[in-house]
Amino acid sequence: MNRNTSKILFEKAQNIIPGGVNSPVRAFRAVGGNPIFMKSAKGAFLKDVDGNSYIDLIGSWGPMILGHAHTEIEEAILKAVIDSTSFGTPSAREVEMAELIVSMVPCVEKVRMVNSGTEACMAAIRAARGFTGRNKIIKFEGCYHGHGDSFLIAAGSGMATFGEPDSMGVTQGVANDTLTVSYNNITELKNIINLNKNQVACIIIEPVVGNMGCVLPQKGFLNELRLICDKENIVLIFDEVMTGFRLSKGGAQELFGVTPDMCTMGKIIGGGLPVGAYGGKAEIMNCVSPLGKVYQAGTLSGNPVAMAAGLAMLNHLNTHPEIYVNLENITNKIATQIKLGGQKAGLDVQINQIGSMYSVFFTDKPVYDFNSAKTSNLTYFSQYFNTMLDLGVYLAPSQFESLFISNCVNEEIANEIIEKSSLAMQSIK
Ligand code: KE4
Repeated sequence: MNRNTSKILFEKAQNIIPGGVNSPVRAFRAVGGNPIFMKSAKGAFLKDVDGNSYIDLIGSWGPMILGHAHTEIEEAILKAVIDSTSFGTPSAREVEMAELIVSMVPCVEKVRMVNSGTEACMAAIRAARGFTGRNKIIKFEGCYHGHGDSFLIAAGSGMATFGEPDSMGVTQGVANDTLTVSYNNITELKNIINLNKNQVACIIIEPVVGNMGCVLPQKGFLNELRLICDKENIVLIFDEVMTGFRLSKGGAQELFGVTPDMCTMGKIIGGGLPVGAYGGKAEIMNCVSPLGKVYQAGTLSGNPVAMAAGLAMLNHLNTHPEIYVNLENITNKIATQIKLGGQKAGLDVQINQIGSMYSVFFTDKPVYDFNSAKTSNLTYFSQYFNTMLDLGVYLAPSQFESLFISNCVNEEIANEIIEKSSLAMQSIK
């Protein structure tokens, strides 16, 4: 494939944008080579600046569940934009969006719109701290909740020790209030809560993880979390930025039947435009300014054009629940056949899949937390990624990301993904 224009653009970009990208994972550092600059997309396909076409298995990291350039979303945006792009005042669409979220998402009694998943997660833990009067938060190793300081924390060296900053610029002071435990490990969680009795404001978790690659909660794990939070008066926050409106119209909390006290949302909620949201029990959300004393604000929060796109997206999903059944079936077929292709190639392959999310791990061990995810052979993953790219299938350029199937992936496209995956597996050495 000729990718010269991408190469030229990347060389220019690196002189004026850190790493040449506006978000690190796009830089292809985990898989080698130069990132590909996209020019357009339609349905299940991306087209790069050199005219090459790719089946898209990222969907803009989650938002494009209906595929690219969906007519209803595009028409909603075009209609909204002629009435100006922003007012900085309340607007009717914000009320409509809040009503729709409250009707779709089990835990949400009140909701506040923001502009990204990061903002939503930062605000949610601040509200939990304000509501409980406690300082510490608990997160799980390998889960990602955006680039807020409190989340860029590695697990402390010992169970009782504080977290350690996982990024330059994050202070030990911030790290001292973030405790990190292993995903799917209730014992570790109970121990760290007992060592920090009555100090933990909230537990924040990806109810299905996308940021270790796709990792599922083990049977009963989320239910245990709920019971522990009830007993300890800890706010349970589901970070559904990725799983919200993805795994069902009510997200993971609806699919698993476990209702958190709060949840954060993003990606799909904006129909591809920059939107995040956080919401939950009214008694917690009533702490948020201007009603309460937890301050949070945003110039473009509830932006009318973004709300129009998000409303078109959510209304379509809300009125077409069959989409989730179709996505589960076709993604399960893809995942099952990809695993078979790996086995035929003589490789140890684990596939984690739920709904339209899945990940391929090159390991003989089941992947149920970050340590087991890290047993995947990253050299094999990189070879797999680059061969698939050359075959015209665009995967997330990192082992520790989930892939997403859109509603535009039909049987023919699914078979093409399976066939090309088998070829890519055969080429691994
Ligand atoms: P944003 O600030 O990127 O909108 O959302 C942060 C966030 C919060 N919570 C979860 C579960 C998330 O997955 C994310 C963002 N996801 C990454 C992909 N793993 C976005 C891609 C990127 O960083 O470029």
